[in-house]
Amino acid sequence: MTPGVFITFEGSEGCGKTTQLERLARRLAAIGGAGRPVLRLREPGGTPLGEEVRRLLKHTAPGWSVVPEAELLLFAASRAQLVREAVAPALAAGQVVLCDRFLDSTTVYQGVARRLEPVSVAAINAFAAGPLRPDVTFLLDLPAELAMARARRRDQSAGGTPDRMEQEPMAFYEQVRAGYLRLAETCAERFVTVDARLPIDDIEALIWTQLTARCHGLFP
Ligand code: T5A
Repeated sequence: MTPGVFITFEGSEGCGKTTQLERLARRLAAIGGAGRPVLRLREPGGTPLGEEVRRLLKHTAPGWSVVPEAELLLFAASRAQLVREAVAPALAAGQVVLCDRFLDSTTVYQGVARRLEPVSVAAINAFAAGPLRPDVTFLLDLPAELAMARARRRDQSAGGTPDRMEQEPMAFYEQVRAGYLRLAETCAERFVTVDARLPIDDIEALIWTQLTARCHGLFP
């Protein structure tokens, strides 16, 4: 483990990552981060360059095509910047870093659902992130139909429309879900899979229990 603690949230669109990341940030703030500053980040994004890449990836101009290979490299560019500009310095300073998605998203979305060659995806992930891996990853697991329904409801109530990544056929999101569940089995030492159908408060409590158990007394 690095001097800091690196916690990531993964899962399909609408599964509740942002909600739980915010809840955890609030809990940590309430105990003063147990003496550690808490940094909240997201992918793609989290730096000025990354936020610009995010805009390109999510709100591509009408008529533009984005081939899967270009998509992979854009996500990797955002991550390379985020790791060196924000995550690594914060961890070196002993902070708690909470990140909404990280390299597991690429493994699953581009490597599984977009069907890019997994060896190439792994090599590009390694180039972008270097040896940095999360200490704990919370996977919020939800059936694809339910997750997309939540994402659509949230978009509608915010007056927005689905972005480019939210317009795939349902089979795409089913592959995303299956890909995450397989990955969580392969990397069982850092993944905690949570049933995202549970009420928000229950998930929050479960995440806190798991985190305090895994981080060996770092958080009271
Ligand atoms: N991507 C990303 C890649 O393809 N490759 C990559 O390498 C990376 C990094 C990012 C997109 O980019 C793709 C994946 C994505 O398609 P994004 O805007 O960051 O897109 O969006 P997402 O990460 O997909 O997250 P969303 O904002 O869509 O959903 P969240 O954060 O999972 O869900 P949240 O918390 O906003 O909740 C959605 C709604 O559900 C409710 C909330 O109140 C909200 O209204 N909710 C619940 N309702 C009932 N029960 C619960 N337990 C609930 N929890 C939340």
